[in-house]
Amino acid sequence: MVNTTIKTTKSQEIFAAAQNLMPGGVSSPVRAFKSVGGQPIVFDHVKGAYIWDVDGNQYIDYVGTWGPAICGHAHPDVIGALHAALDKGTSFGAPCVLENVLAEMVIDAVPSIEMVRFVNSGTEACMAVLRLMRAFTGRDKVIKFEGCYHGHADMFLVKAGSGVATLGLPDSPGVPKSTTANTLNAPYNDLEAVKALFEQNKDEIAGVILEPVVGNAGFITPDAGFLEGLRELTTEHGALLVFDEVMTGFRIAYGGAQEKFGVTPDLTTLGKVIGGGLPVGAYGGRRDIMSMVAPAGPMYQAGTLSGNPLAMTAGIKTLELLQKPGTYEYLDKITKKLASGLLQIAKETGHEACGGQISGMFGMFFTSGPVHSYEDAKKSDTAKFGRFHRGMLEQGIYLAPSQFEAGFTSISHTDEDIERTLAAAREVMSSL
Ligand code: HOZ
Repeated sequence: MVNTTIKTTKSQEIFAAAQNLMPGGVSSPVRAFKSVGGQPIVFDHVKGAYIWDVDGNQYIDYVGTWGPAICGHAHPDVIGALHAALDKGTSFGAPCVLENVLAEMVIDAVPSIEMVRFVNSGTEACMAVLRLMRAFTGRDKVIKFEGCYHGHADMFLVKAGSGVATLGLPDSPGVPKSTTANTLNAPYNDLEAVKALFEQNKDEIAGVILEPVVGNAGFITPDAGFLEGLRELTTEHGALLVFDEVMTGFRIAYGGAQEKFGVTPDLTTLGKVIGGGLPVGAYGGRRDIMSMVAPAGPMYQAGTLSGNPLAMTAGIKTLELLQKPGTYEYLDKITKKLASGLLQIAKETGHEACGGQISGMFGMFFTSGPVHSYEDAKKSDTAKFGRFHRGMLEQGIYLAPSQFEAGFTSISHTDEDIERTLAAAREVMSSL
C-alpha cells in the first residue's frame, strides 16, 4: 500500500538525539536531508526494493544504499553466503582465496583491468589511483571535472559534486591550497577546455579522471565523442585516462561505462556494487601501471581490512547474480519506464524537467535543460525538488535527498513498484 500520510515520531526522536552525538546527526552529510528540508527518516530494516523505518512505514527505495543494492536489499543469496562466511571469521589481514575469486571476476568483466587492488571505499580507491597516476607518469597535475566527485580526499575537494554540491559548500576549509594547486578543473563535456589545459601545462599533466557518466551532480551523460576525445587527448599528451566507475561499475553494464561506450581507460576505480553492500573499493588497470603498486613496485598503499572475507563474499555473490542472462535488459526496461514516466508526468502537470537513464541509473532535473554539465545542473529548481522529495516521501517513495545525486533501481523493483511510484509522482507534481 502506498502511504498517504506518515507518522515519523520515532525517527524524529532518534535524529534529535543523534544531532548531539554526531555532526549533523549523521555519518555522511547527504543523508541529513539538509537540501530538501524536513528530517531524515531513520531506517529499521531493508529488503528487496523496500525500506522500513523505525515507525513502521514502508517505502519503495530508489537510493539502494547509494548504488550497491543492485540485486535488491538483503538478497537471500548474498545474506546466505555472508552467514557462511561469518562462521569462518570476519577479517584475516592475510591472503584469502576469495580475493582471487573476486579479482578474476573483476578482471574478466572490466575491459581496462588486468590487475586489481582491493581497498575499503571509493574514496580510498580514488586517493590511491591519483598517487598511482603521479607515480607512473612522474607528473603532478591532474585534470578533473566540475561536479564530478571522487571521494573526500583533499586533492579532489575542488568544485566537487555529491554532498559538496548538495550543501552548496565552497571548497572545503582544511584543504591546504598547496594540496589542490595541482588539481585542474574543466567543465564536464567540454573537450576544448581540456585541450586548453593540456596546452597550458605541457608535459605536466599526469592524467584525466572523470565519472564517465556523472552520478554525483545529478545524472549527466557524456556527449557523443567526449569520452573518445579524452582518450585521444590523454594518449597524445602521454597522460593517463582514469574512469571513476564507483557508481557506474557493474551498474550501467556488467563491464561498466567502458563496456557500454567502448572506450577503454588506463585505470579504473570501483566501489559500491562490487561490495554487495559491504564496505569495499578497488582500483585496477594496465598491468604495467599496476605493477608499480607495493609490494610489486614502489608506490605505497595499504589497508588492514582490505580484501576481507566478508566484503569479498558479498561482492562475489552479487556479481554472480548479475551474470544471470537478462539482468541489464530488465534494469534498463524498468528504469526507462520510471524515468520517461516521470518526465511525461512533469510535462502534463506543467513543470519544466529533463533527465534520463542508462540501465539501472537515472535522474531528473527541474529545469528545461539540456544538462551537459554541472553549470547546467545548477539551473535546476532545487526548492521545487525539495518539495517534490518531501511529497514523494509522504507517498512512501524514498528518493535521494538531493537534486545532485543519481537514483538507482534494482532487479527487485517490479513493474508494479514503478507504477506505484509514477502514480505517487502524478499526485505530488500536481500539487507542487
Ligand atoms: N554520492 C555519494 C557517494 N558517491 C553519496 C553517499 C554519501 O556521500 O554518503
